Amino acid sequence: MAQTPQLHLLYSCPFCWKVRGLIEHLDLDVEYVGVNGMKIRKEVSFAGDWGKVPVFTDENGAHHVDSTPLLRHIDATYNGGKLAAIGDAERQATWMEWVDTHLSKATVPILYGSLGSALKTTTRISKIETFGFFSKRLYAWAGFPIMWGIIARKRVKSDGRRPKQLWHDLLGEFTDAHNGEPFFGGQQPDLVDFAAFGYMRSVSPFPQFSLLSDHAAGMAWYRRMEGTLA
Ligand SMILES: N[C@@H](CCC(=O)N[C@@H](CS)C(=O)NCC(=O)O)C(=O)O
Repeated sequence: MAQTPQLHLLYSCPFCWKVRGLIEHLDLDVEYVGVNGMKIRKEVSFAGDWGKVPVFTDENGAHHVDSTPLLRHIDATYNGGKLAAIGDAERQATWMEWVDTHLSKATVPILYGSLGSALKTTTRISKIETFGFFSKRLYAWAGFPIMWGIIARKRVKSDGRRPKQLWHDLLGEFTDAHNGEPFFGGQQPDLVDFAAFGYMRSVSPFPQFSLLSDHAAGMAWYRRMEGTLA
């Protein structure tokens, strides 16, 4: 018997936001299931050894993973592959890789790149994610030194730019590639727009979003993307 599709996710996971944007754009009936960030592997073990979110379970109970293949799968299955068919396939593939390489790496520095922002981010995450009693406290204490001290500082140092500058450079490059059209896909968004939108939107629950929102062209595109959601 057909069931309502489900998306297992973390509310702060950029890869999950990519898929959510497309689901909202197509106005699909999907149930969102927040997992415990300290136990991701265990909570999605029903889908095999992938061990990460997002996991999409379709109406037949089949599991689909990995955000970019998932965008393609959802477009192909519920939208006749219309978004994948927009424009030049090679340009789309090149820029999908660019977005998945560069924008994905920019989210950690902006959220955790300084002591103050790491603290703001972990405090906010402990409020919006699903945690158990102990894991919430463990995350609040252990999460931020790990993210700031180990991961984010190294990335900011190796890039050399301040996290805000990095975002502004990337948003500039991305919106320049729209060639004067409202979206990367032209008059309508395509899969690359939804991937990029997901990375940017994953910063939106946090106060650091104000550092991105003063990029005029990037923000204008972001608002146009919001306008395409159901
Ligand atoms: N390439 C994957 C990456 C997914 C991913 O790394 N998700 C993180 C959450 S933001 C995760 O579940 N990590 C758990 C782990 O690696 O153990 C995608 O695009 O979906």
